[in-house]
Amino acid sequence: MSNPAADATARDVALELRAHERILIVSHARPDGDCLGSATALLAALRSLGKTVAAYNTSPVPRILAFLPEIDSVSTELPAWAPDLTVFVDCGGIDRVGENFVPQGRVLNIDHHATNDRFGDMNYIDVGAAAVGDQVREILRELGVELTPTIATSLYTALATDTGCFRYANTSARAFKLAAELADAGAKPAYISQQVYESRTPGEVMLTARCLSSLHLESAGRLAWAELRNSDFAKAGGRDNEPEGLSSELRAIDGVEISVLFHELEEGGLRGSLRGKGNVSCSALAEQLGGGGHVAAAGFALKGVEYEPARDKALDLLRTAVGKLSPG
Ligand SMILES: [Mn+2]
Repeated sequence: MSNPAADATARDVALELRAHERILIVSHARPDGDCLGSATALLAALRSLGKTVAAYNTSPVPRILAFLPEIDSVSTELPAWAPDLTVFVDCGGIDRVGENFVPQGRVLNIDHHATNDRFGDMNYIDVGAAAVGDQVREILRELGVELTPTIATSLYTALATDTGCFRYANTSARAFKLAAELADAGAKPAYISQQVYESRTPGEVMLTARCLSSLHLESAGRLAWAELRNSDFAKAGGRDNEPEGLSSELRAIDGVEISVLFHELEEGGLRGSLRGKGNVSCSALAEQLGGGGHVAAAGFALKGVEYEPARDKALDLLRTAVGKLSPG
């Protein structure tokens, strides 16, 4: 690292991008709207400057993000050429791209996670940015690249998805100002919302129904849990039908402090998705079960074991944690 002590600015990043010709943009596995919106916007901007540029993600593009402009340029294959600059977007750590990914050339790290470990040769970290899309907008300003409707659509998608459609704590005046600017530049908020949030398949709705009909409320309504067994996936057309954010639906119940959605695994055992409102640490609980994550969202897997005993072991841990809270 050339200067690990100081974080770079959008202007530094613009100079770095201008100094390179073959640029690879990478983003995290199981990609979301922010990482793919930011990647496609940056890709379009760099192409307009005449750069050779490609975007790589180890996971396929989620169906609900397939409408993004330039999304066909995001590949699960690395380009044939060797990049002289690898740009990470929305990655708190270098391992978020995928276990076996090794960057080539200089490493530029553009991110807004407080936990970012500054793995780049240059690190542009802005925890105040609601989305990396906001940081990309600042970079384009420094590059002198105009906001086209294509770029605005990608950046609006980044911003809208990372703020939960302008509902989460990161929804600030700054976020609304950016949204207005992007709408002025040609992003269509209603169209984008419809693509991302109102284009569910029948299979997704059926799986949601199965999940919610297995809902249990315990501990005076402060613990919610539900499960998707192998038979549920079979009846709803497969595992790919699990909609984005299903585990968060359980937390959204009034009075619930912590929720868990169990997914039975084909190979035996389960994967658990924990969601909380901040009074119980999901990551601390997940760690006790061999997993990890954040305070509000974490996960764990208990593989190759019998499903029900594994589920009950996890539930016992959650019941104890919720029981320690002061009476709600
Ligand atoms: Mn993000």
